[in-house]
Amino acid sequence: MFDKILIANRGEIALRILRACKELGIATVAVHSTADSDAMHVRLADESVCIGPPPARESYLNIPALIAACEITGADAIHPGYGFLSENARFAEVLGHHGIAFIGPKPEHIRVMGDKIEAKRTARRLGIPCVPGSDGGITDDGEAKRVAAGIGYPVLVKAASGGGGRGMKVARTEDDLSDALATARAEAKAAFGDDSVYLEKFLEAPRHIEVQVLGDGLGDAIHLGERDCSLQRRHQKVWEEAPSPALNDVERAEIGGVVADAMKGLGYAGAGTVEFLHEDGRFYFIEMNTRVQVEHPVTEMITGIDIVNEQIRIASGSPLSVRQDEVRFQGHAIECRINAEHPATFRPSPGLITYFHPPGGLGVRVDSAAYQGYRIPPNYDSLIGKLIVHGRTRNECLMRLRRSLDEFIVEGVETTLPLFRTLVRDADIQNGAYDIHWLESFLAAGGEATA
Ligand code: MV4
Repeated sequence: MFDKILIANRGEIALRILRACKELGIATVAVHSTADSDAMHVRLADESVCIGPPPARESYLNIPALIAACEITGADAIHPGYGFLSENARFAEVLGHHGIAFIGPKPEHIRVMGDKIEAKRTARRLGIPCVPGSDGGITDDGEAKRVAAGIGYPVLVKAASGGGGRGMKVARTEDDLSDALATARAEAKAAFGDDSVYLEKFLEAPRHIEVQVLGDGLGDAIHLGERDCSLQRRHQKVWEEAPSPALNDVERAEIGGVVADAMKGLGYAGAGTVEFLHEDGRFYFIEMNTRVQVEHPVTEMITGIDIVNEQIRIASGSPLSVRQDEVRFQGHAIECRINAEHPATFRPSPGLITYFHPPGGLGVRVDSAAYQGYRIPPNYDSLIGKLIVHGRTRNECLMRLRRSLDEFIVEGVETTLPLFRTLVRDADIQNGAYDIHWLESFLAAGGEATA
């Protein structure tokens, strides 16, 4: 097991990792930019190192500074969290060259899943159902037209280096296809320096359902069920829940088993999330994330398994702490991502938190690094914290979430709390009757944060 872990992240996930380290008796090193000197994880870590000025590329993305911080403190492993360098294969490789353990998957698996064309090819080879589409990248318009004719319109042009919705263009007829290809290539080139694109059948109104997996890198892997992340705005997840209200136990076990078997075949090491679109009872693989996700707590709440603890155990060469037949799904959990943003315009609202009163009680968890007197810096994402609520049933969970949202007080900055107070009272939400477009339609129709 590791003696000292450097946490190469900030905010709530840095605190989350620190907690897992402390419970394992592992010393902690916090790194921070000059904008995060007063951050909670810096206060609670055994040691801290300032790694640079506020811009992420000069601090949290500064690989030499992170390695130097390991050398100075003697940290023998780095946990990257999510975002920043968490899916940077070169970072994982460079750490290996310095004898520092990367708490995450093997670099080659990060690399494969980072290229959406290779990811699909690998998923298909491992028996995971995929969206019908091109076998690999599209070289020219003629090939695109042939593939599109084969799968039928509408089709979606996607960037190989994309993800999170960037570099996607719909073509509803053959006449739209050339423009869609040119636009997607141009956007991909500008955003990722890579204009490779591929084609998929466009699914009109799917749900976004993702399966959490843990692999020990020794040939074993288990799944921890699914999360429904369909409530998104501009490809940012807002509300996530486990289990999905759209699945039954048979479908759950089926897709979970397919994913676990695929990860065994891959020899996957670490936590991973296999993303699907779900429509008309069928699953379609779209991407795999090789990091711990923001929304991992809803899975922890229904299984009782500490995913960050498992990541650290796996990276240190230990086997998984549970077998698949020991995983139990109890109740229902919902997470609301609370951002320091205006609840209607979503404009960022950094600044001083003058009053902070989180809710409590049975089944209520707040993963946040904020506190009264904390100044939210303008340099990073606007996440203040995640409210995660568990209940024995989805209805009990919804009632508890409604009570917790009404109890949650944050003053000094605008927050999206009012939006969630509205959502938790909405009939469609209460019935679980939503797809990936529901939230943007609701907001476009003037459904605003009123409560
Ligand atoms: C799709 C799709 C429909 N059909 N692929 C968006 C981000 C990236 N994860 C993939 N995305 C989509 N891929 C096909 N073949 C619709 C989306 C999509 C979406 C997916 C999940 C959650 C929210 C979304 C919002 C817009 C589009």
